[in-house]
Amino acid sequence: MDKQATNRMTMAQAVIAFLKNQYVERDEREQPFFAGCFGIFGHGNVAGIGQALQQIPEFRYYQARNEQAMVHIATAYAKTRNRLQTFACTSSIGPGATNMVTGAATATINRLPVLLLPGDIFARRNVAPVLQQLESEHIQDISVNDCFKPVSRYWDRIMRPEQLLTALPDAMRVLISPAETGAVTLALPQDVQAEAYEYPEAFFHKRVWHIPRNRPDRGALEQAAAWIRASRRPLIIAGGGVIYSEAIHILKRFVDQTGIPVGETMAGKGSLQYELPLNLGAIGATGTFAANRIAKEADLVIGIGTRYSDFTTASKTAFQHPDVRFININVAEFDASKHLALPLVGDAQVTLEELLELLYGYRVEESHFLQAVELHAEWDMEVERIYAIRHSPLPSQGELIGAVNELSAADSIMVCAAGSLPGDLHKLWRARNPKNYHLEYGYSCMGYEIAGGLGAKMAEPERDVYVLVGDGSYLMMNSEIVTSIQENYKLIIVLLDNHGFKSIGALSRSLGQDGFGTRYTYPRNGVLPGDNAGPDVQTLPVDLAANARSLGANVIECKTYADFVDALQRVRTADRTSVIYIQNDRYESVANYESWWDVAIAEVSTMPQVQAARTEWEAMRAQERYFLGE
Ligand SMILES: Cc1ncc(C[n+]2csc(CCOP(=O)(O)OP(=O)(O)O)c2C)c(N)n1
Ligand SMILES: [Mg+2]
Repeated sequence: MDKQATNRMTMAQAVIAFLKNQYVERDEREQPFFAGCFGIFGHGNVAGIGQALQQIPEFRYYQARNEQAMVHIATAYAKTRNRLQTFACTSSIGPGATNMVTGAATATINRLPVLLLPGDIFARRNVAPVLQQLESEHIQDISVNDCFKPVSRYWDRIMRPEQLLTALPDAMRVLISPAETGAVTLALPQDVQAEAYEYPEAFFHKRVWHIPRNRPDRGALEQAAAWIRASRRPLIIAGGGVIYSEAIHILKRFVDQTGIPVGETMAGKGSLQYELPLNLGAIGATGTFAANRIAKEADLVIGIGTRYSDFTTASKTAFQHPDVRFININVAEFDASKHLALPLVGDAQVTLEELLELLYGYRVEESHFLQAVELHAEWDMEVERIYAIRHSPLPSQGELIGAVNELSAADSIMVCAAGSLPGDLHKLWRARNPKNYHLEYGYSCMGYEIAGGLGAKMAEPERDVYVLVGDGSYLMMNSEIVTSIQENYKLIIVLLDNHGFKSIGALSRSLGQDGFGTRYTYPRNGVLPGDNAGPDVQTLPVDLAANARSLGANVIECKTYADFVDALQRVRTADRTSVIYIQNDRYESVANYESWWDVAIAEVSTMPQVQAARTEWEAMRAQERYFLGE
């Protein structure tokens, strides 16, 4: 060993001292990679990471109320910061740790970086079983933290303090990698956290990680240009990668120059400003008729930064041109190769720049361009119509979305994740900036909304953050209202109460199942009533407005659309997190626009409606395609 200078520190102190000095740089802009550490202490981390955070206050510690929520906060923060910054999250062992598993999956599926530091059982074993230890009679190196393995992009258990010297740099490599990123889990046995070691001082020097803008293979790029020139009806699908790569300006230039229309995924909405005539809006199962019609006949699909979820491809029914082929621009080879595409493995911004140079003088056929522009205008009239519905006695969700859109500042951020809202928002939200539409729809995790709103607000404190949340999601996780008040980050939470699951209720009815199990009502004769149960169904005596008030929020209760508009105006000057509460109609839904989502229906059933739905499903199922390239 060389004689380098060392610092005698606990493993936990070394973790925090290291994290504090990690920076990233992209396009010559440098910033710390970690904004601090969220945590909930228990015996598995209080004396280790807890002590280290206390001793190193420059690495800011934040309390959360729920471990899943704190991972969502970190995830939303990273999403808002285009993956260039995130939080570490520390938990105790056992339930504190496993509460983070859902958060980890949410981050990994959405390709967003979070560093998870769950406490783990004693490495020295002699006191086992410790409180909350999952015992195994035949494997000694297993704990609940093994549950993180499938939902993490990198996983290690730090059994000796010096393991940090390789584990932490590896963790960083994955976290900052645009292609690899997701949840990184380092499980920290509680005894090892407190153990001292002579760490080399150099380990704690400031380290700046360069985020590359990788360029695709030149031959593939030339081939892509040739394919585009040969195409008659090309379509771009803009995914989250466009926004994370900050490729929005070059995308606009690409579209202006080539005339190729664009459909946007859930993560990609906002890539182009809503009003641009070649922006066809949402694509896929929750898409507009504009995007879906062009997609159906597209002979070339250029996917940029998209993972092609079933919502985007309408369960592989969206593209019906017999010879359709794909060019995929993606940092991840995995995504670039989907649909046997011509893969352009690279950063969206520089790849679009290079591709555009090769397309000098090219423009789509005028008829294709004109059709897209016309569809864009027609679609906007449909949005206008839905915004103007004044449904009574309870307002429709569409008109409430319209009011939020129109009464929020152009630079605000709207956050949502699950329920019927995402589909409606995907179609109806007029995105005015690339952060205006923040949907967690990779995992569509109920409970993300308020926690995610807090993460977005922490990332962009100067902007108004609107959280749109249904009563089901609100009930699942409203705890971070308290954190937002504690840390003085004001959220505007719009709570849409329809006494249950409007989304899964509608899905259930479409499957012939009458909304079974999707209403918040008392059971009758031991059965929860469905949608055909008649008028004497008793709703539950739940007061969500009072619940929000009890958590410290400023609450405005609304009954009508007019009340709602008034509340949206008043709330902007409120001094703390505010909840606008309103009930909306369970049955007044935004239509499906020429698209489909495959939800498998019972092949045999005693219920005739289910049999009928199955027959319809079989017809649509037949339209699903394999894309096998040229
Ligand atoms: C954690 C989690 N559990 C279950 C689901 C499945 N799910 C999707 S939407 C939904 C209902 C959401 O209810 P609510 O928030 O009231 O929204 P609404 O459907 O009424 O608009 C459920 C249960 C999910 N997405 N996430
Ligand atoms: Mg609901």
